[in-house]
Amino acid sequence: MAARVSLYLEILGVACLLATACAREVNQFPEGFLLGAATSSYQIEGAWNEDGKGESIWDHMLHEHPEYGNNGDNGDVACDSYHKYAEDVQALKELGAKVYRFSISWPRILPNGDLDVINQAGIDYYNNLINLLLENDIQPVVTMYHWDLPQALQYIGGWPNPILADYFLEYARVLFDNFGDRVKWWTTFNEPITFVRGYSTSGGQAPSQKARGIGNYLATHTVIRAHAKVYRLYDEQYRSTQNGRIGITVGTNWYEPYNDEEENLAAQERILQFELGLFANPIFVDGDYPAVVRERVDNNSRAEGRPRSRLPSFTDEEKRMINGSADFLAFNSYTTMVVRSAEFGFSPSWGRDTGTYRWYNLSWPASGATWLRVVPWGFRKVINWVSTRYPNYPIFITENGYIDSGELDDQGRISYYGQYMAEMLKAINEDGANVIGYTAWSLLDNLEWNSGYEVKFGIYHVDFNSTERTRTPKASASFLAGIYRNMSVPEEYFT
Ligand code: GBE
Repeated sequence: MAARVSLYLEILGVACLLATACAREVNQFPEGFLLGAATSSYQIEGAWNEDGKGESIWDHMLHEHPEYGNNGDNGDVACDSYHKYAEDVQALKELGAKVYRFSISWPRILPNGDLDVINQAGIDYYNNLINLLLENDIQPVVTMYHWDLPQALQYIGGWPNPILADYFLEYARVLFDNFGDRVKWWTTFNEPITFVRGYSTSGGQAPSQKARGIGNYLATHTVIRAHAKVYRLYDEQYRSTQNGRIGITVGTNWYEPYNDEEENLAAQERILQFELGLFANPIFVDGDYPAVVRERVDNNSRAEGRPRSRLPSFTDEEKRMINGSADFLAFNSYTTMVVRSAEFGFSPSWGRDTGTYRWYNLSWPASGATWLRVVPWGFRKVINWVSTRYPNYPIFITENGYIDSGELDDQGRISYYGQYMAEMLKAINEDGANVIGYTAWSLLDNLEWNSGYEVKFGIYHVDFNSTERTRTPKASASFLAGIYRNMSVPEEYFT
Protein backbone atom coordinates (compact mmCIF):
# COMPACT_ATOMS: atom_id res chain seq x y z
CA MET A 1 0.00 0.00 0.00
CA ALA A 2 2.71 2.46 1.02
CA ALA A 3 4.58 1.74 -2.20
CA ARG A 4 1.48 2.18 -4.27
CA VAL A 5 0.66 5.53 -2.67
CA SER A 6 4.14 6.94 -3.18
CA LEU A 7 4.18 5.74 -6.79
CA TYR A 8 0.91 7.51 -7.31
CA LEU A 9 2.32 10.72 -5.82
CA GLU A 10 5.37 10.43 -8.05
CA ILE A 11 3.32 10.03 -11.21
CA LEU A 12 1.33 13.08 -10.26
CA GLY A 13 4.47 14.94 -9.17
CA VAL A 14 4.18 17.57 -11.87
CA ALA A 15 0.46 18.09 -11.41
CA CYS A 16 1.09 18.49 -7.68
CA LEU A 17 2.85 21.76 -8.34
CA LEU A 18 -0.40 23.04 -9.74
CA ALA A 19 -3.02 21.34 -7.58
CA THR A 20 -2.74 20.78 -3.86
CA ALA A 21 -5.48 18.15 -4.06
CA CYS A 22 -3.09 15.53 -5.38
CA ALA A 23 -1.24 15.36 -2.08
CA ARG A 24 -4.13 13.03 -1.27
CA GLU A 25 -3.57 9.31 -0.91
CA VAL A 26 -5.50 7.01 -3.20
CA ASN A 27 -7.79 5.81 -0.43
CA GLN A 28 -8.87 9.31 0.59
CA PHE A 29 -11.91 11.20 -0.59
CA PRO A 30 -11.39 14.72 -1.94
CA GLU A 31 -12.22 17.51 0.46
CA GLY A 32 -15.90 18.41 0.36
CA PHE A 33 -16.88 15.03 -1.15
CA LEU A 34 -20.55 14.40 -0.36
CA LEU A 35 -21.07 11.03 1.33
CA GLY A 36 -24.51 9.82 2.36
CA ALA A 37 -27.34 7.39 1.73
CA ALA A 38 -30.38 7.13 -0.53
CA THR A 39 -34.05 6.07 -0.49
CA SER A 40 -37.17 6.72 -2.56
CA SER A 41 -40.70 7.70 -1.60
CA TYR A 42 -42.73 4.64 -2.63
CA GLN A 43 -40.13 2.26 -1.25
CA ILE A 44 -40.15 3.75 2.29
CA GLU A 45 -42.99 6.18 3.03
CA GLY A 46 -46.11 4.06 3.30
CA ALA A 47 -49.20 6.15 4.22
CA TRP A 48 -50.27 5.51 0.65
CA ASN A 49 -53.69 7.14 1.04
CA GLU A 50 -53.23 9.30 4.14
CA ASP A 51 -53.71 13.04 4.55
CA GLY A 52 -54.86 13.64 0.99
CA LYS A 53 -52.24 11.69 -0.94
CA GLY A 54 -53.40 10.53 -4.38
CA GLU A 55 -52.92 7.09 -5.86
CA SER A 56 -49.70 6.41 -7.74
CA ILE A 57 -49.19 3.94 -10.58
CA TRP A 58 -47.36 1.63 -8.15
CA ASP A 59 -50.23 1.77 -5.62
CA HIS A 60 -52.60 1.06 -8.44
CA MET A 61 -50.67 -1.77 -10.05
CA LEU A 62 -49.79 -3.66 -6.88
CA HIS A 63 -53.37 -3.32 -5.56
CA GLU A 64 -54.91 -4.52 -8.83
CA HIS A 65 -52.23 -7.12 -9.46
CA PRO A 66 -50.75 -8.36 -6.19
CA GLU A 67 -49.26 -11.21 -8.21
CA TYR A 68 -46.86 -8.70 -9.84
CA GLY A 69 -45.32 -8.22 -6.39
CA ASN A 70 -43.60 -10.73 -4.15
CA ASN A 71 -46.11 -12.52 -1.85
CA GLY A 72 -48.48 -9.63 -2.47
CA ASP A 73 -46.02 -7.14 -0.95
CA ASN A 74 -46.71 -3.48 -1.72
CA GLY A 75 -45.80 -0.02 -0.42
CA ASP A 76 -48.97 0.62 1.62
CA VAL A 77 -46.98 0.83 4.86
CA ALA A 78 -43.36 0.12 3.82
CA CYS A 79 -40.95 1.58 6.42
CA ASP A 80 -43.67 4.01 7.51
CA SER A 81 -41.25 6.86 6.94
CA TYR A 82 -44.20 9.20 6.52
CA HIS A 83 -44.54 8.94 10.30
CA LYS A 84 -41.02 7.89 11.22
CA TYR A 85 -38.88 10.28 9.19
CA ALA A 86 -37.26 11.57 12.39
CA GLU A 87 -35.85 8.08 12.97
CA ASP A 88 -34.47 8.11 9.42
CA VAL A 89 -32.73 11.41 10.11
CA GLN A 90 -31.36 9.96 13.35
CA ALA A 91 -29.94 7.02 11.40
CA LEU A 92 -28.33 9.41 8.89
CA LYS A 93 -26.84 11.34 11.79
CA GLU A 94 -25.34 8.16 13.27
CA LEU A 95 -23.97 7.34 9.85
CA GLY A 96 -22.28 10.72 9.63
CA ALA A 97 -24.02 11.40 6.33
CA LYS A 98 -23.42 14.80 4.76
CA VAL A 99 -26.24 14.28 2.28
CA TYR A 100 -29.53 12.40 2.15
CA ARG A 101 -30.96 11.49 -1.23
CA PHE A 102 -34.71 10.95 -1.05
CA SER A 103 -37.55 11.46 -3.51
CA ILE A 104 -40.75 13.43 -3.38
CA SER A 105 -43.97 11.60 -4.15
CA TRP A 106 -45.73 13.58 -6.88
CA PRO A 107 -49.22 12.32 -5.85
CA ARG A 108 -48.54 13.29 -2.21
CA ILE A 109 -48.06 16.89 -3.39
CA LEU A 110 -50.53 16.89 -6.31
CA PRO A 111 -53.05 14.05 -5.75
CA ASN A 112 -54.44 14.42 -9.29
CA GLY A 113 -51.09 15.19 -10.86
CA ASP A 114 -52.29 18.70 -11.71
CA LEU A 115 -52.57 22.02 -9.90
CA ASP A 116 -56.31 21.64 -9.19
CA VAL A 117 -55.47 20.25 -5.74
CA ILE A 118 -52.27 21.15 -3.90
CA ASN A 119 -52.02 18.95 -0.82
CA GLN A 120 -50.69 21.08 2.03
CA ALA A 121 -50.18 18.03 4.27
CA GLY A 122 -47.79 16.62 1.68
CA ILE A 123 -45.88 19.90 1.50
CA ASP A 124 -45.72 19.98 5.32
CA TYR A 125 -44.30 16.46 5.41
CA TYR A 126 -41.37 17.30 3.13
CA ASN A 127 -40.83 20.65 4.85
CA ASN A 128 -40.50 18.85 8.18
CA LEU A 129 -38.07 16.34 6.71
CA ILE A 130 -35.96 18.99 4.98
CA ASN A 131 -35.85 21.21 8.07
CA LEU A 132 -34.85 18.35 10.33
CA LEU A 133 -32.09 17.33 7.91
CA LEU A 134 -30.71 20.85 7.81
CA GLU A 135 -30.83 21.15 11.62
CA ASN A 136 -28.59 18.10 11.62
CA ASP A 137 -26.22 19.49 8.96
CA ILE A 138 -27.39 17.02 6.33
CA GLN A 139 -27.98 18.43 2.84
CA PRO A 140 -31.05 17.17 1.01
CA VAL A 141 -30.48 15.74 -2.49
CA VAL A 142 -33.98 15.56 -3.89
CA THR A 143 -35.29 13.38 -6.70
CA MET A 144 -38.48 14.81 -8.18
CA TYR A 145 -39.58 11.54 -9.74
CA HIS A 146 -38.66 8.07 -8.53
CA TRP A 147 -41.30 6.16 -10.49
CA ASP A 148 -44.51 6.97 -8.53
CA LEU A 149 -46.53 8.78 -11.20
CA PRO A 150 -49.99 9.98 -10.13
CA GLN A 151 -52.43 7.35 -11.43
CA ALA A 152 -54.59 10.25 -12.64
CA LEU A 153 -51.91 10.95 -15.27
CA GLN A 154 -51.74 7.31 -16.26
CA TYR A 155 -55.43 7.53 -17.13
CA ILE A 156 -54.40 9.98 -19.86
CA GLY A 157 -51.66 7.64 -21.08
CA GLY A 158 -48.76 8.45 -18.77
CA TRP A 159 -45.28 9.26 -20.11
CA PRO A 160 -45.95 8.32 -23.76
CA ASN A 161 -48.33 11.29 -23.83
CA PRO A 162 -46.21 14.37 -24.71
CA ILE A 163 -48.40 16.58 -22.51
CA LEU A 164 -46.86 14.93 -19.44
CA ALA A 165 -43.83 17.19 -19.95
CA ASP A 166 -46.05 20.18 -19.17
CA TYR A 167 -47.60 18.51 -16.13
CA PHE A 168 -44.11 17.69 -14.84
CA LEU A 169 -43.03 21.29 -15.38
CA GLU A 170 -45.91 22.56 -13.23
CA TYR A 171 -45.15 20.00 -10.53
CA ALA A 172 -41.49 21.09 -10.52
CA ARG A 173 -42.56 24.71 -10.14
CA VAL A 174 -44.48 23.76 -6.99
CA LEU A 175 -41.35 22.03 -5.66
CA PHE A 176 -39.09 25.03 -6.36
CA ASP A 177 -41.64 27.43 -4.84
CA ASN A 178 -42.02 25.40 -1.65
CA PHE A 179 -38.62 23.79 -1.10
CA GLY A 180 -36.11 25.57 -3.35
CA ASP A 181 -35.06 28.02 -0.63
CA ARG A 182 -33.49 25.06 1.22
CA VAL A 183 -32.92 22.35 -1.40
CA LYS A 184 -29.74 23.00 -3.40
CA TRP A 185 -29.38 19.61 -5.10
CA TRP A 186 -32.15 18.46 -7.41
CA THR A 187 -32.45 15.62 -9.86
CA THR A 188 -35.48 15.45 -12.11
CA PHE A 189 -35.77 11.71 -12.82
CA ASN A 190 -34.42 8.51 -11.37
CA GLU A 191 -33.18 5.98 -13.93
CA PRO A 192 -35.56 6.61 -16.80
CA ILE A 193 -34.17 3.59 -18.69
CA THR A 194 -35.71 1.43 -15.95
CA PHE A 195 -39.09 3.12 -15.58
CA VAL A 196 -39.84 3.53 -19.31
CA ARG A 197 -39.96 -0.28 -19.32
CA GLY A 198 -43.36 0.16 -17.64
CA TYR A 199 -44.60 1.05 -21.15
CA SER A 200 -43.06 -1.94 -22.83
CA THR A 201 -43.89 -5.04 -20.80
CA SER A 202 -46.41 -6.21 -18.24
CA GLY A 203 -45.93 -7.78 -14.85
CA GLY A 204 -42.90 -5.80 -13.73
CA GLN A 205 -42.42 -2.05 -13.80
CA ALA A 206 -45.59 0.05 -13.34
CA PRO A 207 -47.82 0.89 -15.14
CA SER A 208 -47.34 -2.47 -16.84
CA GLN A 209 -48.38 -1.39 -20.34
CA LYS A 210 -47.57 -3.78 -23.16
CA ALA A 211 -46.26 -1.66 -26.03
CA ARG A 212 -42.86 -3.25 -26.41
CA GLY A 213 -40.36 -1.29 -28.45
CA ILE A 214 -42.89 1.54 -28.90
CA GLY A 215 -44.30 2.84 -25.60
CA ASN A 216 -40.87 2.85 -23.96
CA TYR A 217 -39.43 5.13 -26.69
CA LEU A 218 -42.43 7.47 -26.60
CA ALA A 219 -41.99 7.71 -22.82
CA THR A 220 -38.25 8.31 -23.26
CA HIS A 221 -38.98 11.20 -25.59
CA THR A 222 -41.38 12.89 -23.17
CA VAL A 223 -39.09 12.39 -20.19
CA ILE A 224 -36.12 14.06 -21.91
CA ARG A 225 -38.28 17.02 -22.96
CA ALA A 226 -39.73 17.24 -19.43
CA HIS A 227 -36.27 17.22 -17.89
CA ALA A 228 -35.03 20.00 -20.14
CA LYS A 229 -38.10 22.16 -19.57
CA VAL A 230 -37.59 21.95 -15.81
CA TYR A 231 -33.91 22.82 -16.15
CA ARG A 232 -34.73 25.88 -18.29
CA LEU A 233 -37.46 26.94 -15.86
CA TYR A 234 -34.97 26.82 -13.00
CA ASP A 235 -32.46 28.82 -15.04
CA GLU A 236 -34.95 31.49 -15.94
CA GLN A 237 -36.92 31.87 -12.73
CA TYR A 238 -35.17 30.33 -9.73
CA ARG A 239 -31.42 29.99 -10.13
CA SER A 240 -30.57 33.62 -9.39
CA THR A 241 -32.35 33.53 -6.04
CA GLN A 242 -32.08 29.85 -5.07
CA ASN A 243 -28.61 29.02 -6.38
CA GLY A 244 -29.08 25.28 -6.53
CA ARG A 245 -27.95 22.64 -9.00
CA ILE A 246 -30.07 20.39 -11.21
CA GLY A 247 -29.18 17.09 -12.77
CA ILE A 248 -30.80 13.83 -13.85
CA THR A 249 -30.04 10.37 -12.51
CA VAL A 250 -29.13 7.97 -15.30
CA GLY A 251 -27.91 4.44 -14.78
CA THR A 252 -26.31 1.52 -16.49
CA ASN A 253 -24.52 -1.72 -15.80
CA TRP A 254 -20.96 -2.01 -17.01
CA TYR A 255 -20.69 -4.32 -20.01
CA GLU A 256 -17.55 -6.32 -20.61
CA PRO A 257 -17.14 -7.47 -24.22
CA TYR A 258 -17.21 -11.26 -24.65
CA ASN A 259 -13.87 -11.02 -26.49
CA ASP A 260 -11.87 -8.46 -28.44
CA GLU A 261 -13.47 -9.17 -31.81
CA GLU A 262 -14.50 -5.98 -33.53
CA GLU A 263 -18.20 -6.88 -33.58
CA ASN A 264 -18.25 -7.50 -29.84
CA LEU A 265 -16.44 -4.25 -29.08
CA ALA A 266 -19.06 -2.53 -31.23
CA ALA A 267 -21.77 -4.37 -29.26
CA GLN A 268 -20.29 -3.05 -26.02
CA GLU A 269 -20.45 0.50 -27.34
CA ARG A 270 -24.03 -0.04 -28.60
CA ILE A 271 -25.40 -1.40 -25.35
CA LEU A 272 -23.89 1.47 -23.37
CA GLN A 273 -25.37 3.95 -25.83
CA PHE A 274 -28.80 2.30 -25.67
CA GLU A 275 -28.86 2.00 -21.88
CA LEU A 276 -27.11 5.21 -20.84
CA GLY A 277 -26.55 7.31 -23.96
CA LEU A 278 -30.25 7.21 -24.83
CA PHE A 279 -30.76 9.76 -22.04
CA ALA A 280 -27.26 11.09 -21.45
CA ASN A 281 -26.31 11.91 -25.05
CA PRO A 282 -29.15 14.41 -25.64
CA ILE A 283 -28.60 16.15 -22.31
CA PHE A 284 -24.82 15.98 -21.89
CA VAL A 285 -23.50 15.85 -25.47
CA ASP A 286 -25.47 17.37 -28.33
CA GLY A 287 -29.22 17.60 -27.79
CA ASP A 288 -29.99 14.39 -29.69
CA TYR A 289 -30.05 10.61 -29.40
CA PRO A 290 -26.80 8.74 -30.03
CA ALA A 291 -26.30 8.17 -33.78
CA VAL A 292 -26.15 4.39 -33.36
CA VAL A 293 -29.50 4.39 -31.52
CA ARG A 294 -31.13 6.60 -34.15
CA GLU A 295 -29.85 4.45 -36.97
CA ARG A 296 -30.79 1.06 -35.53
CA VAL A 297 -34.29 1.96 -34.37
CA ASP A 298 -35.02 3.76 -37.65
CA ASN A 299 -33.76 0.82 -39.72
CA ASN A 300 -35.64 -1.78 -37.71
CA SER A 301 -38.83 0.32 -37.85
CA ARG A 302 -38.51 0.57 -41.65
CA ALA A 303 -37.88 -3.18 -41.96
CA GLU A 304 -41.03 -3.80 -39.92
CA GLY A 305 -42.98 -1.87 -42.55
CA ARG A 306 -43.79 1.10 -40.35
CA PRO A 307 -44.34 4.56 -41.84
CA ARG A 308 -42.39 6.18 -38.98
CA SER A 309 -39.60 5.35 -36.57
CA ARG A 310 -40.64 3.91 -33.20
CA LEU A 311 -38.20 6.48 -31.74
CA PRO A 312 -39.55 10.03 -32.22
CA SER A 313 -37.33 12.95 -33.28
CA PHE A 314 -36.65 16.24 -31.54
CA THR A 315 -37.22 19.53 -33.32
CA ASP A 316 -34.23 21.85 -33.65
CA GLU A 317 -35.70 24.05 -30.97
CA GLU A 318 -36.05 21.08 -28.63
CA LYS A 319 -32.47 20.05 -29.32
CA ARG A 320 -31.26 23.49 -28.27
CA MET A 321 -33.38 23.30 -25.11
CA ILE A 322 -32.12 19.82 -24.23
CA ASN A 323 -28.44 20.26 -25.04
CA GLY A 324 -26.55 21.12 -21.84
CA SER A 325 -29.64 21.04 -19.62
CA ALA A 326 -27.85 19.85 -16.47
CA ASP A 327 -25.38 21.08 -13.88
CA PHE A 328 -24.21 17.59 -12.95
CA LEU A 329 -24.68 13.98 -13.98
CA ALA A 330 -26.17 11.72 -11.31
CA PHE A 331 -25.37 8.07 -11.84
CA ASN A 332 -26.57 4.70 -10.51
CA SER A 333 -24.66 1.47 -11.07
CA TYR A 334 -24.55 -1.89 -9.34
CA THR A 335 -23.11 -4.61 -11.47
CA THR A 336 -21.47 -5.87 -14.68
CA MET A 337 -22.61 -8.14 -17.50
CA VAL A 338 -20.93 -9.67 -20.52
CA VAL A 339 -22.07 -8.58 -23.98
CA ARG A 340 -21.70 -9.85 -27.53
CA SER A 341 -23.16 -8.83 -30.86
CA ALA A 342 -26.43 -10.59 -31.76
CA GLU A 343 -29.84 -9.96 -33.26
CA PHE A 344 -31.68 -11.24 -30.24
CA GLY A 345 -35.05 -10.82 -28.52
CA PHE A 346 -38.64 -10.03 -29.46
CA SER A 347 -39.27 -7.93 -32.53
CA PRO A 348 -39.89 -5.13 -31.93
CA SER A 349 -38.17 -4.42 -28.64
CA TRP A 350 -35.48 -2.23 -27.13
CA GLY A 351 -33.44 -5.37 -26.53
CA ARG A 352 -33.57 -6.36 -30.20
CA ASP A 353 -32.78 -2.79 -31.25
CA THR A 354 -29.56 -2.90 -29.21
CA GLY A 355 -28.24 -5.72 -31.40
CA THR A 356 -26.73 -7.44 -28.39
CA TYR A 357 -26.93 -10.52 -26.23
CA ARG A 358 -26.04 -10.02 -22.55
CA TRP A 359 -25.40 -12.43 -19.69
CA TYR A 360 -23.71 -12.80 -16.31
CA ASN A 361 -20.34 -14.42 -15.89
CA LEU A 362 -21.22 -17.00 -13.25
CA SER A 363 -17.67 -17.02 -11.93
CA TRP A 364 -18.20 -13.50 -10.58
CA PRO A 365 -19.32 -13.51 -6.91
CA ALA A 366 -23.09 -13.69 -6.43
CA SER A 367 -25.38 -11.66 -4.14
CA GLY A 368 -28.97 -12.12 -2.95
CA ALA A 369 -30.32 -11.44 -6.45
CA THR A 370 -29.45 -13.03 -9.78
CA TRP A 371 -29.15 -9.60 -11.43
CA LEU A 372 -26.45 -8.36 -9.06
CA ARG A 373 -22.99 -9.93 -9.30
CA VAL A 374 -20.15 -8.37 -7.32
CA VAL A 375 -17.73 -6.92 -9.89
CA PRO A 376 -15.88 -3.98 -8.31
CA TRP A 377 -13.50 -3.37 -11.23
CA GLY A 378 -16.53 -2.89 -13.50
CA PHE A 379 -17.54 0.06 -11.32
CA ARG A 380 -14.21 1.79 -12.00
CA LYS A 381 -14.59 1.12 -15.71
CA VAL A 382 -18.14 2.43 -15.93
CA ILE A 383 -17.26 5.57 -13.96
CA ASN A 384 -14.39 6.18 -16.36
CA TRP A 385 -16.64 5.60 -19.37
CA VAL A 386 -19.10 8.18 -18.05
CA SER A 387 -16.36 10.62 -17.17
CA THR A 388 -14.77 10.29 -20.63
CA ARG A 389 -17.99 10.52 -22.63
CA TYR A 390 -19.49 13.40 -20.66
CA PRO A 391 -16.32 15.21 -19.57
CA ASN A 392 -17.80 18.57 -18.72
CA TYR A 393 -20.07 17.39 -15.94
CA PRO A 394 -19.33 16.47 -12.32
CA ILE A 395 -20.60 12.99 -11.49
CA PHE A 396 -22.69 12.29 -8.39
CA ILE A 397 -23.06 8.56 -7.68
CA THR A 398 -26.64 8.49 -6.41
CA GLU A 399 -26.98 4.69 -6.06
CA ASN A 400 -24.74 1.72 -5.51
CA GLY A 401 -25.33 -1.13 -3.08
CA TYR A 402 -25.64 -4.80 -2.30
CA ILE A 403 -28.58 -7.14 -1.91
CA ASP A 404 -28.83 -9.96 0.65
CA SER A 405 -31.47 -11.65 2.77
CA GLY A 406 -31.22 -9.35 5.74
CA GLU A 407 -28.59 -10.50 8.22
CA LEU A 408 -27.49 -7.89 10.79
CA ASP A 409 -23.89 -9.00 10.51
CA ASP A 410 -23.86 -8.23 6.81
CA GLN A 411 -20.29 -9.03 5.85
CA GLY A 412 -21.23 -9.42 2.19
CA ARG A 413 -22.44 -5.82 2.12
CA ILE A 414 -19.32 -4.56 3.92
CA SER A 415 -17.13 -6.33 1.41
CA TYR A 416 -19.15 -4.91 -1.50
CA TYR A 417 -18.98 -1.33 -0.25
CA GLY A 418 -15.29 -1.59 0.66
CA GLN A 419 -14.37 -2.90 -2.80
CA TYR A 420 -16.70 -0.70 -4.84
CA MET A 421 -15.70 2.47 -3.02
CA ALA A 422 -12.03 1.55 -3.45
CA GLU A 423 -12.58 1.23 -7.22
CA MET A 424 -14.44 4.54 -7.24
CA LEU A 425 -11.51 6.15 -5.43
CA LYS A 426 -9.09 4.75 -8.01
CA ALA A 427 -11.26 6.31 -10.72
CA ILE A 428 -11.12 9.63 -8.88
CA ASN A 429 -7.54 9.71 -7.62
CA GLU A 430 -5.71 7.70 -10.29
CA ASP A 431 -7.83 8.18 -13.39
CA GLY A 432 -9.02 11.73 -12.74
CA ALA A 433 -12.79 11.18 -12.79
CA ASN A 434 -14.64 14.18 -11.36
CA VAL A 435 -16.91 12.39 -8.88
CA ILE A 436 -18.30 14.72 -6.23
CA GLY A 437 -20.66 12.57 -4.17
CA TYR A 438 -21.83 9.06 -3.29
CA THR A 439 -25.08 7.97 -1.65
CA ALA A 440 -25.30 4.31 -0.70
CA TRP A 441 -28.43 2.41 -1.70
CA SER A 442 -30.05 2.13 0.70
CA LEU A 443 -30.36 3.75 4.11
CA LEU A 444 -33.12 1.29 4.98
CA ASP A 445 -34.37 -2.15 4.09
CA ASN A 446 -37.38 -1.24 1.98
CA LEU A 447 -39.83 -2.34 -0.71
CA GLU A 448 -37.60 -3.64 -3.50
CA TRP A 449 -40.38 -3.04 -6.06
CA ASN A 450 -41.60 -6.34 -7.55
CA SER A 451 -39.23 -8.28 -5.29
CA GLY A 452 -40.98 -7.01 -2.18
CA TYR A 453 -39.51 -7.06 1.33
CA GLU A 454 -37.82 -10.43 1.09
CA VAL A 455 -34.55 -9.17 -0.33
CA LYS A 456 -32.71 -6.36 1.42
CA PHE A 457 -30.54 -3.42 0.44
CA GLY A 458 -30.48 -1.55 3.78
CA ILE A 459 -27.55 -0.60 5.93
CA TYR A 460 -30.29 -0.27 8.56
CA HIS A 461 -32.49 -3.26 9.26
CA VAL A 462 -36.22 -2.52 9.43
CA ASP A 463 -38.50 -4.87 11.36
CA PHE A 464 -41.45 -5.32 9.00
CA ASN A 465 -43.19 -7.62 11.49
CA SER A 466 -43.54 -4.82 14.02
CA THR A 467 -45.91 -1.87 13.65
CA GLU A 468 -43.01 0.22 15.01
CA ARG A 469 -40.93 -0.66 11.96
CA THR A 470 -37.93 -0.52 14.28
CA ARG A 471 -34.67 0.56 12.62
CA THR A 472 -31.48 -1.26 13.71
CA PRO A 473 -28.02 -0.54 12.34
CA LYS A 474 -26.35 -3.46 10.58
CA ALA A 475 -22.60 -4.04 10.70
CA SER A 476 -22.35 -2.21 7.36
CA ALA A 477 -23.77 0.96 8.94
CA SER A 478 -20.83 1.26 11.34
CA PHE A 479 -18.42 0.26 8.56
CA LEU A 480 -19.71 3.12 6.39
CA ALA A 481 -19.80 5.48 9.37
CA GLY A 482 -16.05 4.85 9.79
CA ILE A 483 -15.42 5.63 6.12
CA TYR A 484 -17.58 8.76 6.28
CA ARG A 485 -15.86 9.98 9.46
CA ASN A 486 -12.31 9.36 8.18
CA MET A 487 -13.10 10.36 4.60
CA SER A 488 -11.13 7.30 3.53
CA VAL A 489 -11.62 3.62 2.69
CA PRO A 490 -9.50 1.12 4.67
CA GLU A 491 -6.28 0.28 2.82
CA GLU A 492 -6.98 -3.47 2.77
CA TYR A 493 -9.55 -2.86 0.02
CA PHE A 494 -6.83 -1.58 -2.29
CA THR A 495 -4.62 -4.65 -2.33
C1 GBE B 1 -32.39 1.04 -8.79
O1 GBE B 1 -32.63 0.44 -10.03
C2 GBE B 1 -33.58 1.83 -8.33
O2 GBE B 1 -33.39 3.18 -8.58
C3 GBE B 1 -33.92 1.61 -6.88
O3 GBE B 1 -35.18 2.14 -6.59
C4 GBE B 1 -33.83 0.14 -6.58
O4 GBE B 1 -34.29 -0.17 -5.30
C5 GBE B 1 -32.39 -0.25 -6.73
O5 GBE B 1 -31.90 0.06 -7.99
C6 GBE B 1 -32.12 -1.72 -6.53
O6 GBE B 1 -32.73 -2.49 -7.50
O7 GBE B 1 -35.63 -10.53 -12.11
O8 GBE B 1 -33.52 -9.86 -13.07
O9 GBE B 1 -35.61 -9.19 -14.12
C7 GBE B 1 -34.19 -7.03 -12.43
C8 GBE B 1 -31.53 -0.33 -10.49
C9 GBE B 1 -34.56 -5.77 -11.72
C10 GBE B 1 -31.84 -1.02 -11.79
C11 GBE B 1 -32.86 -4.42 -10.86
C12 GBE B 1 -34.36 -3.57 -12.51
C13 GBE B 1 -31.94 -3.28 -11.10
C14 GBE B 1 -33.43 -2.42 -12.74
C15 GBE B 1 -35.05 -8.11 -11.88
N1 GBE B 1 -33.62 -4.72 -12.06
N2 GBE B 1 -32.71 -2.13 -11.52
S1 GBE B 1 -34.95 -9.51 -12.87
